[in-house]
Amino acid sequence: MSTGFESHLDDLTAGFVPFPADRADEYRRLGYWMDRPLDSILTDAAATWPDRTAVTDPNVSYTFAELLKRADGVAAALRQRGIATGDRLLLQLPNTCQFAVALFGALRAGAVPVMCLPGHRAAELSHFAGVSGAVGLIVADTIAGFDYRQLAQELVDAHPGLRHVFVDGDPGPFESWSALADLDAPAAEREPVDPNLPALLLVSGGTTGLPKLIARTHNDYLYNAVACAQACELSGDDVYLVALPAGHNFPLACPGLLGSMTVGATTVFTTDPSPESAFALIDRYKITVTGLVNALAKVWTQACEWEPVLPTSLRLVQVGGSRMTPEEARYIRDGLTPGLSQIFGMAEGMLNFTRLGDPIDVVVNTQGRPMSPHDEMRVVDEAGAEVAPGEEGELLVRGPYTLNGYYRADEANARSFSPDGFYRTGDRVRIFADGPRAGYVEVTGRIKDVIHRGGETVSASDLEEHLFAHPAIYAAAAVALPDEYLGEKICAAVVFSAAPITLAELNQFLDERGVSAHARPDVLAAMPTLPKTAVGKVDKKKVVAQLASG
Ligand code: OOB
Repeated sequence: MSTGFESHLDDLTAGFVPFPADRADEYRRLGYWMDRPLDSILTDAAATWPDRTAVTDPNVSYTFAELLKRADGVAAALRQRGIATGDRLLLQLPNTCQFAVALFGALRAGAVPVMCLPGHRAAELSHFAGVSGAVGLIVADTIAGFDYRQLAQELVDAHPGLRHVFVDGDPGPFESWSALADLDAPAAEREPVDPNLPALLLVSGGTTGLPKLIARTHNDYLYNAVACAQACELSGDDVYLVALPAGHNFPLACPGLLGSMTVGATTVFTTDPSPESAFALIDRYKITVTGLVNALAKVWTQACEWEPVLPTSLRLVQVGGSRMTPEEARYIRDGLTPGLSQIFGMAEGMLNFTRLGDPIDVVVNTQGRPMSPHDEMRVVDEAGAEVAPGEEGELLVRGPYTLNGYYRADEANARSFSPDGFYRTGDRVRIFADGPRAGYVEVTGRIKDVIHRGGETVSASDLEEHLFAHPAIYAAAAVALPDEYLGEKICAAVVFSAAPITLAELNQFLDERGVSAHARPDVLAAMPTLPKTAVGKVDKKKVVAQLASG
């Protein structure tokens, strides 16, 4: 029967793996899932705190009521242009209030935003467009000299289904975003949302191959935002700074923009996370909470030694995204804020973090414990058998906000999930079995991040931990380089913080630390910085590419 609305839900659900009914019922019964659309975060906030500031950037601020009005204007305009319920829209905007307007505009129209990051380029965007079957793209004109309109043109040429391009700024041959965002239109009517269907698509953070798409449902993502805000003890008095790319799960909903909105807190956007700029913003808006990747947290901590304005209003700084040594954690906690929280999360769902009030030993030596009492974790050996409590192995997870399959990726799904629906994270962890750290997770590396040198298998992260211990080394990545005789040889790519050392000196140091001969670097490559992914993690593929290109 026709509902009178144009709907592409059949197309949306092709290749989507829903939660199994028994677990869905359980999450509903527990009250985690509220059967409400994700954009109820905004409608609720606008009803409860209409005049509070929802979002701010250097150009503009919107109250919750204004943000809702703008989102509804955008939603009406999108529907006028034929964008139907369930249609995917690629969203690739920098950290400004327009990001929030576009996200909620798309959701209010019943469309499904695909959360691209500004650092993604043609290879990634084309992959997202192809897999998602997106009908539109929302981008900025240029950022730091890169012209997104050219990228848009390439995409439109390659993907005939991509019919709408909206540009924030000078639109060139495309449609102007601001004409949409400034439209004063009443809320567009739309079909009631099925909260078990995808609300948005996140992109995976994996550093091998192209990112995969992760459909997060209304139910699971709303729970993610609400529960994370609760666990971080967020209140309407908090002010959250989006310092990482806003489309990444971490600043988007952990607790990020969406979690902040659930409690009526203000979100401040910045495109410049450098300490000079960020510290000034933190001071100006009295920012209390933010989330950072390790490299950025280290830069901020260093800057505390010389910046005139210090970020003293911060009460909670979440740091995660890649492995942090206890020394680094202690350095950040001592130098930046005692409110350090380590967070081990993934776009696929499951979040672990240390809580405010946890003992220092736990904050420094672990990556936290699960957000939800119903997160299920299993640690297994290579044969898939559960290891003894406290032992290392691969982490498998399942729970109320963890995916059940990548979007339109049958092959990857066959590998990435256990028969009973656990997601194989590829992360090597140990879950402490007793003592004050009991129940907390330590991430010890990636299962596949190993170097096959001769007949030996060397863990890259184990070697990196030793490299970090050298006082002259600021950042390090252990990578494999091809070798005629060994198959692979070990390269230590390092950024020196002091006078460079030689390979012989490094190996002497590693020898003294008890690193076996076959696990020591064959090559030492000094680099000015280590190349990063779109969210700011060390990108080992690019490290190898840079080394290969000389
Ligand atoms: C976050 O999400 P993604 O999807 O960009 O990356 C997930 C992967 C994890 O599987 C793990 O390999 C790594 O990043 N990771 C960590 C970590 N946090 C993430 N490895 C070691 N220690 C940590 N603390 O990176 C993400 C999503 C939400 C919140 C925070 C981070």
